[in-house]
Amino acid sequence: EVHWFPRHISELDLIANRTLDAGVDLEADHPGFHDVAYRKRRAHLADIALKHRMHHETIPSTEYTREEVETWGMVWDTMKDLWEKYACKEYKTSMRLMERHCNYSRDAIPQLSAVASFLKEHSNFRLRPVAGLISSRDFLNGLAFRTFFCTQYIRHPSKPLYTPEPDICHELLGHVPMFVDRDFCDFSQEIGLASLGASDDDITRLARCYWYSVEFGLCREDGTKKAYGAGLLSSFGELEYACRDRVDGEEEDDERPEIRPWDPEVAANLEFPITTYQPVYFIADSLQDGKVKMRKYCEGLSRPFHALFNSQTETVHID
Ligand code: H2B
Ligand code: FE
Repeated sequence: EVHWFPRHISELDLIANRTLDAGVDLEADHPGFHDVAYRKRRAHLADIALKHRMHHETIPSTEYTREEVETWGMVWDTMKDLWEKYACKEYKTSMRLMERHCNYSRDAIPQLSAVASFLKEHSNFRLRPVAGLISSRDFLNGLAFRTFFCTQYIRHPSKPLYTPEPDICHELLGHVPMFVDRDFCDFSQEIGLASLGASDDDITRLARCYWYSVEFGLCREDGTKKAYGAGLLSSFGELEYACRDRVDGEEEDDERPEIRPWDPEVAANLEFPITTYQPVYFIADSLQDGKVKMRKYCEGLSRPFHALFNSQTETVHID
């Protein structure tokens, strides 16, 4: 029996609000757990996501406080030089576009509505606010509709360089610039289409592929390692850890991650830790090549139908 899946983009409203237990209520070890004002702010932003409908024209804009903007600025300042050094060229090109068209800067948190309309125009990709973590199946199903579920709150100011969950810095600085690239959008959508009606085991496999690419992927560029994964592009420690080359005279040590060629078949069967740096990263020859390999892998999954997205009608068709 095939698992239910959304057929029309409006049905993403049904899955976007199925946040996991830890998705909206903060856990006791969250840096903001005891901060009443922070929790109130989170509840307000969660409410925007819960009330959103795919067919509302825009995401309501939200006034960020000075403290929130400062947190954003700290992340920006810490990452800026590292992006120059270790981000892939697609990311850097997109960042310039975001600065020009979406008011990206260290001094303000861009509005989701402005970013969403830029992406829609530029690469036909969509953003939909979400209150917190949702299941892998629901999250990946959104990608089939070229839709990315995007959190709007920011991490707690007591730990500006750490977040136990996705936040607006991770989404806007890690993911969004990559969604300006059409190959990358197609790549992401490929995983999404394969997730529609997939078995639980295939969802696990696809979620791992997503993790090792969209979150932690590396790609080759003129013989060097560059990052395209959002988990790397929004984490100063791990970006350096994953991309840095061994310098002359440096001791062999066990602290260095293993780098394997991008192979979805291998990635799909490899578990990953979520609270530590990754022990293994996968490197693609290019984003284009990463996408082709992903498509091949998805075609090889055994499923009773093939899903296609019609972006005019925003409907998924199966044959
Ligand atoms: N939910 C939300 N809100 N954001 C994410 O980035 C996210 C998610 N990632 N659920 C998913 C799970 C990812 O880790 C994979 C597909 O399991
Ligand atoms: Fe992410």
